[in-house]
Amino acid sequence: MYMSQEIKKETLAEKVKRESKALRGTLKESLLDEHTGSLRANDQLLLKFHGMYQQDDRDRREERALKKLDRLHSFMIRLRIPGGMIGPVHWEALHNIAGENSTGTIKITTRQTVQLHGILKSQIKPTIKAFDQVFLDSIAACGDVNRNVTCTSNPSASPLHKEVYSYAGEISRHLLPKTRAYYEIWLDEKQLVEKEEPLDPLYKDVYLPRKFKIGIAIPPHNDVDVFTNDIGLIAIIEGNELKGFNVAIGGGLGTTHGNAETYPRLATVIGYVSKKDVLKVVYEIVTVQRDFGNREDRKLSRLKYTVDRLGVDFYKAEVEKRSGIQLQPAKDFKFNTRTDEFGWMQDSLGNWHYTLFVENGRVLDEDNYLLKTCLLEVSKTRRAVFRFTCNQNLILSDIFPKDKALIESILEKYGVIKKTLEASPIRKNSMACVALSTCPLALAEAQRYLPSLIDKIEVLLMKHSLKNDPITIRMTGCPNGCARPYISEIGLVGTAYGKYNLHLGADWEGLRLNQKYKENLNEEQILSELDQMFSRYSKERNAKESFGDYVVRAGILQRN
Ligand code: SRM
Ligand code: SF4
Repeated sequence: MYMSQEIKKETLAEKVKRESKALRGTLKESLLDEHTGSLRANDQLLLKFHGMYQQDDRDRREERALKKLDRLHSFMIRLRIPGGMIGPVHWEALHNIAGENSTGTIKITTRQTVQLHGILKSQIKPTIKAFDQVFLDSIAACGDVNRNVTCTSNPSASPLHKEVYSYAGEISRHLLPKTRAYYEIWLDEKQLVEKEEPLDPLYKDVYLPRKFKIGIAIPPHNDVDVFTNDIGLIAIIEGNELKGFNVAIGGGLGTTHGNAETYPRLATVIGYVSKKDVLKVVYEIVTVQRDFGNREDRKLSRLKYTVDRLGVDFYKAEVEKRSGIQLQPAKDFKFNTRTDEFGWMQDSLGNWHYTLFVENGRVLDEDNYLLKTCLLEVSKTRRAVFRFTCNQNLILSDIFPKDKALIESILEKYGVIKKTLEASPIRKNSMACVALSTCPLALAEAQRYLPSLIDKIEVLLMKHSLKNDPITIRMTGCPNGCARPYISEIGLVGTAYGKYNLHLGADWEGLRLNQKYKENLNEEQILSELDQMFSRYSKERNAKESFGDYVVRAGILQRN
C-alpha cells in the first residue's frame, strides 16, 4: 500500500479506495444482482469514480415507506467534457440516450458538463455503451480524483481561445486514473490479471483524499469562477500569444452547517508558470495534496484546508521541489465579467456563436417551450457545436456565416431567441443546484423553486426601478455550494425545507466572497429583506456601483 503519511484511523472511504483493486470493487457482481435496484454499499462509493451516483426519488420516499417498499433507486451519470464542448453528433446521441434511459431532462451543470438522472440499474451499462459509441465517457467525473476541467467557454473571448481550451483536455487526460476498470465493468473489455496492471503513477492505490477541481479562465472573463477551484489557472496572453498561466491554489466552497472548522475559500495566486511547464506544476500540486491532504476527516480534506494547514509558502516550495520548476511572480490580469454574453457574437475568424439562456441548466420540453426539440433540430443540421457554460447556459457555436440564418430560423421557430431576450437580467444571472428530488444531501429546494422566487423578486426590482440591473443570485439546497452561492451578490443557502440563509456582498468579478447576512429565512422574510435592501440601493448607490459592492460600502453586513 502507498503510504505518504501516518493515518491513525482509516475512514471507510479510504478503506474502500485502497481495497478496490483499482476501482473495480465488486461492481460487476453488484450489477448482476437482480433482487435490488441498488448497488452494494462499498460499490456505491466506487461508482462515483466512474462518474455516477446512486440516488433515489425523494419525492416518493414517504409514499413508498408507507407501502413498506424499498426506496426508488436510480442513478445519475455525469459526463466528462473538459472545456464543455461537444459536437452536434454528440448532442443528438445525448438527446436520444436521455430519452431512452433517463428522465429525459438534460441538466447542464455548473461545471460545464451534463448530467442525466433516473437511470435504472439495468440501464447503466447500455447508457455507458451508447455514450462510448460517440466517444463520450464519464470517467472521473466524480470521486476523489481530478474532475471535469473547466475553461472559459466563449470562443470569441479571445483569438487564442482554442489554444487555451486545449489545455482543459490535456490536463484532464494527464490526470485521469490509469486503471482499465471503467472499460472492463461497463464496456466488457477483457479483464486484466491483477499483476498486469501497474500501480497508478499519480493516484497509487489511495487516490486523492477528496474531490479535486481545476478551472482555466481567460481574462477579462471569469465565467468559470476560477478562484473557487482547487487549482485555478489564469491564461496570460501577451502580444497575441499565450505565454503561460498564473496559478492559484486552494479554492473551494463546501461548508457544513454548524461546523465552524469548514469554510468557503478563494484560491491564492502562488505565481506564474510558462505554458510548457504548466502540466508538470499542476501534476505536482495534485501529488502534494495526495500526500499531505487530510485522510481522517472528509469534512476537512479538500486542498483548501491542506493549504491553510501547511501554509501557502510551504505548499508552493514543495510543488517547486517536486516539479523542479521555480514559479515566477504572478503576472498582471484583470477580470471584468463572469456572466455569459447572451445572443449572437462573432469571433475573430468571422464565425458566429449564439448564447442562449437555459434556466438552471435544465434542457427539456415543456408545454409551451420545446427547448429540447429545438436543440435536436439544431444538432441535426450539423452546423453548430454545443458549448456548455459554467453559468448553466449553452452556446451554439462555431457557426459559419453562411449557416447563421438557418440556425437563427430554428431558434426563432421554437421561441428560444424570444425567451433569451425577454428573461430579466437577474434571471439570466441566476443559478440553482439540482437539490430535490434527486440530491440526497438537499435540505431545501433549489432549481425547482428559484424560478418562482425570481418572479417575485422581479416585482421588487421593478418597484425600485432596478429591473435592468444584472444582479447575480444563486441558490443551493444545502451548504455544499454546488451553484457557488458564496460568490454571488445574493446567495441563498438551504437550511431546512422552505428556509434559507441569506448571503450578501460578493463582487461582480468573482474576487470576493459574500457573507452570511441572516439565517433561516422563509420566502416572506427573504422578500422583505430584499425589498428594504433594494430600496436603499436604488437611492444610495454610487454611479455604476454593483449591488454587492454597495452592500459592503454601506456597512450593511457589519451591522449584523
Ligand atoms: Fe456538487 C455533492 C451536484 C458543482 C460542491 N454535488 C454533490 C452531489 C453529487 C450530491 C452527493 O454527493 O450525493 C450533487 C448531485 C445532485 C444531483 O442530484 O444531481 C451535486 N454539484 C452538483 C451539480 C450538478 C450542481 C448543478 O446543479 O449544476 C454540479 C456538478 C458539477 C460537475 O459537472 O462536476 C456541482 N459542487 C459543485 C460546485 C461548483 C463548482 O465546482 O464550480 C461545488 C462548490 C465548489 C467546491 O467543490 O468546493 C460543489 N458538491 C459539492 C460538495 C461540497 C464539497 C466540499 O468541499 O465540502 C458536495 C458534497 C461532498 O462532496 O461531500 C457535492
Ligand atoms: Fe445537493 Fe447541496 Fe449540491 Fe444542491 S448544493 S446539489 S442540495 S449537495
